[in-house]
Amino acid sequence: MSNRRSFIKKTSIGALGAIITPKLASSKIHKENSHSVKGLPIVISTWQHGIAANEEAYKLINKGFHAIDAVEAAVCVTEADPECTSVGYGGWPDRDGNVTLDACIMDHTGNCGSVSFLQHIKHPISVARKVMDKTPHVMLSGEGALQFALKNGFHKEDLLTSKAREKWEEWLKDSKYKPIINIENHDTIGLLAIDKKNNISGACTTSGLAWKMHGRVGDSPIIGSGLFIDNKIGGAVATGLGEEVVKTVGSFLVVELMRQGKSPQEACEAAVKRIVSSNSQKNKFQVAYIAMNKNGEVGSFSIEPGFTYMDYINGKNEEIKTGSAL
Ligand code: SD4
Repeated sequence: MSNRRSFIKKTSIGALGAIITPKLASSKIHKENSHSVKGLPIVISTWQHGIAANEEAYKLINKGFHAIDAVEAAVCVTEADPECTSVGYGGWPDRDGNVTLDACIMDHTGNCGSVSFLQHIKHPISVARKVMDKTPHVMLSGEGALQFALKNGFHKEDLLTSKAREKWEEWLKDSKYKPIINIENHDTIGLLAIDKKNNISGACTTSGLAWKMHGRVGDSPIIGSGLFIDNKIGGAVATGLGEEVVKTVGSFLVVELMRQGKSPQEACEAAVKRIVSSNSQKNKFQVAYIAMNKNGEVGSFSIEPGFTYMDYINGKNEEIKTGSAL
């Protein structure tokens, strides 16, 4: 599967559905004829690697699986893909050459689980799911998360592919920490799904910023920042510079804005503007949100142009280019 890097270079969209322009993407309502009941199921996810993940989620939901199982299985597809350089296996490492992973998952009852700074485990999302299902806690981190994973049947693996090692060695020559917008810091997969019972769940998993400091944790494993679900309202996930998402508790903010009556589109725009309005560095980084509500509406917005998300409709993925603040 192609990654963001190759996507940026692409001029054609190949087998995908049409890219929707920002204007058209301002707000989408799933029609009854495109989804089974009340527009269901619905699956959306961040970036182009969401194509395969959406297909997996949709397939499982159509077979009757719950959204929570579908979102976990879906992002496992991305985690296992060595070509995806910002999630799971094949992810670009920190500045010391370690692949360290962050992930979280949340279901329609408000249950959630999370792992941060986890090394050597290919599927952090499944460890996060186990934290949710088998412990009284929400988050496990670092060595403790690894021990928990190993005790629960996960195997230690070397996640640094030779390609990722080459990239890191190239970076080491200058060791300059200047992530390139839409390339080096933006390929988290966040995926939201509503199943046939009208229950929503979400998952978010990443290797985080390439060349980050050892031990750095982003927004992606933090419930409310990288992901938030409220089955009465809807859900949201974030991608981009995690520090800025954390400072505004971004995904929770999007859901709370929807609770106050905003559409998913309006809520994503307001959450992005919250970051941009008072940030002197705003043109130096990217943050994007995707969201859906329980009426079958979806929305998305980013700071910089160049963010797309995948919306699975009528048996195929549509790649939606979002509007942006700058
Ligand atoms: C992070 N939000 O760790 C993530 C970055 C991201 O692909 O989206 N990476 O800050």
